[in-house]
Amino acid sequence: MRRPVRIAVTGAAGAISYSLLFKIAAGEMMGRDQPVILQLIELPDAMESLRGVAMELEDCAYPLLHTITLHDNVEEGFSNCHFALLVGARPRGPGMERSDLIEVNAEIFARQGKALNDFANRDVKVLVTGNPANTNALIASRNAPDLSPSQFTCLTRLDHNRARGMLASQCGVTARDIQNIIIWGNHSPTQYPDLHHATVFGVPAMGQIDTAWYRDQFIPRVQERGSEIIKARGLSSAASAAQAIVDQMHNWSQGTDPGEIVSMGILSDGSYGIQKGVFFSFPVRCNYGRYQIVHGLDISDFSRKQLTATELELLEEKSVVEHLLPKETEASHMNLTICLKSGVTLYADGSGPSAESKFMNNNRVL
Ligand code: NAX
Repeated sequence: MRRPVRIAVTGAAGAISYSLLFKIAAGEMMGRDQPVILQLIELPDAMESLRGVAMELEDCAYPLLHTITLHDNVEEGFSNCHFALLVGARPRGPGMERSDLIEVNAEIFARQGKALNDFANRDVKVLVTGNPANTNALIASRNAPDLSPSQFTCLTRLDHNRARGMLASQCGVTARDIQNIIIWGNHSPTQYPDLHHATVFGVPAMGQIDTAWYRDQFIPRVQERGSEIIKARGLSSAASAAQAIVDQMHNWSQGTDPGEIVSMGILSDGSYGIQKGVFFSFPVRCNYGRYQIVHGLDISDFSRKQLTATELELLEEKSVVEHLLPKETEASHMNLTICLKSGVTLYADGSGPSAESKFMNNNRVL
């Protein structure tokens, strides 16, 4: 048996966690041979409910579930964690403007960023789900000066999976026959679900669907899928969000299949002309516990317009919380300078691959 990994989860008594924790304990996220320690975090008022969830986890007798600990504060709950899933957030109350929501959550995620900085494992991988996810991830990351910004991500995999499922349905195939969907931008209705690089059975998807359907039905439906589910179910997406969290963390830590593209909300390094310093969903591939943006994809005029709309919304969200972003982390977030040189053998006599090799250099590493 391997050593267990520590996974901290906030909002652990909430609806998403009620699916998520059981999937993690069953080995769906970290692998069927990886024991886990669950460090569950809730607000003080929800601790009794959390105790109930812990009892149910215990009652499942999962062979991979090593230990469960319960915490009513993040400083204790994040202690030494290797993975931090920030699911809990303040929901939008009656009469609350979007900017109010951004601001109350900013305080929560600033504290969580500081706690991760001070108490988590130095190699921690963080996934922010609580909304507004992209801006919350930015706040947490900016408040963690000793961690790399590339250790923070936000969840756009649910949007990615939604798009994949809907396209499969339209084409009369299963989701596994669809590859390389891309979600660009914010986890909000401005996100851009891009099918221009997607394939169905390895053949370009755009040749198999009607452009009018794609633009007038598919895009708005993916963008508004959250509301459509609330309308039908009376409750927001929970099980599908849990599955998306598992998928995103699984790919990040265990890698993507060769050639496969997935979408992840990560700090923009200026790729595809997106302004640096905001968390933006990009096409990525993962390997060796790291993610890399997929470069060189063609962006049509139509796509560029969509990218700009979602970029502007993120810049606007950032401006609402600007006063809560510490100056000391501005430079590291505006210039990801870490350079990956791995996967090659460098000989002491200087022979070997030339430094110009396009595969050797890139600036996205953990
Ligand atoms: P619930 O309201 O069921 O659960 C949230 C839980 O978080 C509650 O138990 C609450 O006590 C706890 N909580 C609140 N503040 C906390 C804090 N500071 N520390 C620890 N715990 C805290 O919501 P749920 O349906 O589970 O959704 C959680 C979040 O995910 C929401 O913000 C929601 O908007 C967001 N979502 C994000 C998605 C994404 O794709 N990025 C999709 C699903 C979901 O809508």
